[in-house]
Amino acid sequence: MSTEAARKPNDYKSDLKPIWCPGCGDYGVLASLYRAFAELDLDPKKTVVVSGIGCSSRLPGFVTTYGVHTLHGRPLPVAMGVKLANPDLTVIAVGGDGDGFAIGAGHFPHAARRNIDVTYLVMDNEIYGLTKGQASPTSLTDQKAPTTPWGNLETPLNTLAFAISANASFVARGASFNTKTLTELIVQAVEHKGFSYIDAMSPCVMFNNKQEAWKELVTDVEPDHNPADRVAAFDLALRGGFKLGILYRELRPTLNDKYQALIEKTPDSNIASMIESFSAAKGAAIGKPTV
Ligand SMILES: Cc1ncc(C[n+]2csc(CCOP(=O)(O)OP(=O)(O)O)c2C)c(N)n1
Ligand code: SF4
Ligand SMILES: [Mg+2]
Repeated sequence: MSTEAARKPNDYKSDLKPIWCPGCGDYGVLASLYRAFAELDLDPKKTVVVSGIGCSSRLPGFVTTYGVHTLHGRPLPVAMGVKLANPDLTVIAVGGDGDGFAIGAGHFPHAARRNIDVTYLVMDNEIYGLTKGQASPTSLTDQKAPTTPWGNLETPLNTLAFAISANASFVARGASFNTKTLTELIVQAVEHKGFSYIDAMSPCVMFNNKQEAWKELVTDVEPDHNPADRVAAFDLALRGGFKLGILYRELRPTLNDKYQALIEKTPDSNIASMIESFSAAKGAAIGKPTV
């Protein structure tokens, strides 16, 4: 039996203090993450938090785990690479709605359908916070912002429905101002074997302050909702409103499981001959016109 005392939320706090605006929702998300890590007793040396660029994407600097602050929109490809290269690590990708669903949107459905065992936690404030409040893919129609002074002309992306349709195997919504539920959702998402997506409502008090409105609107997912029912999950996602909890959960083999099975059943000699035949074919093709 281990004599080491279980880790506490404070054990995951780095020396770097967040510089988010006072009242920013991201503080509640970070607090929930510290508590979830402690509840899971994650070893910081075996945990990697990967982000893109944005106010929310500063998060890896504030935790004692390994962290990678990548490029705008690129947390998922880096997180996928880390997990594939070292399946023993717990990998959590974090970022904003702009990072994940504008420039980074192309990566999302592929991470989901591949069922790579990574948790993706999006701090959704329906705005680009870092660059001073432009409309994002989740901004509401008619929402006013510095780039949409007469109101946003676009229809917002429903990220929960997107996740379910892309075959994400765990889809949930939490809120920065309900840290108890968000902590529990992060615990369950990290424990889930497969790609888990959490949309964390996290108000930007500077450029799109919906904190009080959102607090009035949120309700819990009904206890009789069956998260294994994909159609019911779609219904919840599409119906609107702000349901907090797990919308969808399915257990199916992860990409790492499938790679491992492939490695185990493929003799080394087959791989060597495959590489040989590929380089021979490639060599033969050099110099030949393709059109
Ligand atoms: C390639 C590239 N394009 C644009 C930017 C500028 N940029 C930085 S953060 C950001 C959007 C941030 O919004 P979001 O991801 O929602 O994060 P938030 O600040 O709201 O947490 C943009 C457009 C950039 N850094 N790199
Ligand atoms: S600008 Fe908005 S998202 Fe960025 S730290 Fe301030 S409140 Fe948070
Ligand atoms: Mg944002």
